[in-house]
Amino acid sequence: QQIPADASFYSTSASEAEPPRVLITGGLGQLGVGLAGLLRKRFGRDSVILSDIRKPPAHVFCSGPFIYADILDYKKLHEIVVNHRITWLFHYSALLSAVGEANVPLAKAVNITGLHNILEVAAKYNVRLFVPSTIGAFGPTSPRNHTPDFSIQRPRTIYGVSKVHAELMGEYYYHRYGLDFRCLRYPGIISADSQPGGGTTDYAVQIFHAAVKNNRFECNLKASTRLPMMYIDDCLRATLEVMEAPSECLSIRTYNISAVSFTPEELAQVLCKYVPEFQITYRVDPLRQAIADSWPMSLDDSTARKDWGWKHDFDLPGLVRTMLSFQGFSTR
Ligand code: AKB
Repeated sequence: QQIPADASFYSTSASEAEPPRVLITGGLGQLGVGLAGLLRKRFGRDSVILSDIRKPPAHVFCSGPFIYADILDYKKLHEIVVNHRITWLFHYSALLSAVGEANVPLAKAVNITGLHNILEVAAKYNVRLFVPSTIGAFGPTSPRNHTPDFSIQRPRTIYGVSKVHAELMGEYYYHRYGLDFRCLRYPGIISADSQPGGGTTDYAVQIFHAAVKNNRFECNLKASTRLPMMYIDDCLRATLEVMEAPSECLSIRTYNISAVSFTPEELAQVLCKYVPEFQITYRVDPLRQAIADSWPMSLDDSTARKDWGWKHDFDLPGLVRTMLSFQGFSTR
């Protein structure tokens, strides 16, 4: 049985007629600026507030509202949601897999305490909440091929543990308090004009910059390490689509989404078609390799495809061409 959220306190709950008023936390990471751009095109420039605990570059300031917001400051979070009449929240603040292992106390604070603050505020003010999860929410005892939405989840990183916690807490708040919680398990995301920060899949972004700049790349994962990946445009579109999907279409609240799966060797082979002089060498980082070896090689995302029509646009050659052309490299 669902216990309704305290919507009476906050009269401007999300209405179908009005565009949402959006807050993005952790907005200066790999995905926030791109997501803000997509949402601003759809809902208007001033409907989307980007936030972080860093000073943004000038172009981010100029492209729409930006505020300083620390998710560990619980009272301030209330203030922001109330003062800006927020109705949708995208919670992107998190330490990723490799940096999380380097600073476990900080990862616990940001990924777990921060999430608790966000859940409380979202439930109290009837805010629709998106929290990204990850392939890192699976672990060495999960099936590694076509990993289903529901399977064993015993990750061995603090990042993975915190994301399983986020999935479960979000779903608990959904059932217990009626919080409109929506969650996607992202694969490694490949983006041209933003850098990932401290993940295991980062090599798949860095390789493009290195290929164009120096024709060579030293990879910190083994040649045969297969991981699920996705181009950023697909990831952001999926995020908007699951947030816009009517509630009754969502048979679950945490979905796998997938696009492509490849190894560093396979990616290098496709890159060589366009940059024939490109050379890849390997110097394995044992921490990242152990993490990658515990993650799925591919995900089963059939529930997302069935429930809300998820479909990726970018295959591996399309992704490589797009990444290269972003860096001024002709792929004709
Ligand atoms: C990481 O490598 O930590 C992230 C992820 C797959 O969640 N990119």
